[in-house]
Amino acid sequence: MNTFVLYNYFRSSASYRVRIALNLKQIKYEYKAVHLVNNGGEQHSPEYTKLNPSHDVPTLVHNGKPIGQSVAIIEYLDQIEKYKPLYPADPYKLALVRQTIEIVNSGVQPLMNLRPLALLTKSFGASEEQKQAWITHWIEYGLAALEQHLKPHAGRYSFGDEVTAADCFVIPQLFGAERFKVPFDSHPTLKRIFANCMALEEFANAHPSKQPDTPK
Ligand SMILES: N[C@@H](CCC(=O)N[C@@H](CS)C(=O)NCC(=O)O)C(=O)O
Repeated sequence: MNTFVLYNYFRSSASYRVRIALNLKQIKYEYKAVHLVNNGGEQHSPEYTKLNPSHDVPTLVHNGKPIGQSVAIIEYLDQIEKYKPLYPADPYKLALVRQTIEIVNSGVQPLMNLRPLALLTKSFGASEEQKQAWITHWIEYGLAALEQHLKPHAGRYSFGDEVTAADCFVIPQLFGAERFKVPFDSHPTLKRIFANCMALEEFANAHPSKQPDTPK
């Protein structure tokens, strides 16, 4: 039997990326919630860290085999399920999709993650206002980079009129901008991509507001 179990958290943008990819691939999965705050953070529990040494979500377990890191998981899904390819075959287009992914995955999201924010308070005494200023700075930096990068290539979605892996990363980053109250109205390409992706049920159903662990 082919089983997929996704350890994730409703509000986690990295989890949201993988939920979108699973939906696009029409892969059914078991949802296992890992609460990032309760009980000191369930991502640190001994059972969970056996699956994921980075103490973070998501982790996908396919037929008993765990994979961490959303980039690795989405590439894996694209290789094992050929329905709706998420990466272009053309090497240059592929590089541009990966460039988009890295702007989000290594350029912005790590700086607004729970653990650096907690350290800003614990080790450097940052106030809530200072942390918000930090988050706003890095999100705005990422939004500007994404707008400029995607503008010449975008159609309905980040690259033309077909959904790619880039959209699996851009949309959760835009959700993060909304969550932290950083507007992206001045970025017309990003606004268009967001509206068109959110009109697709694969994106809408993966949204943090609709998950089994979303607070009622
Ligand atoms: N590069 C990782 C990032 C994973 C990540 O940062 N996950 C966050 C939630 S979005 C997390 O689990 N944070 C837990 C913590 O900071 O303690 C990926 O793409 O999977």
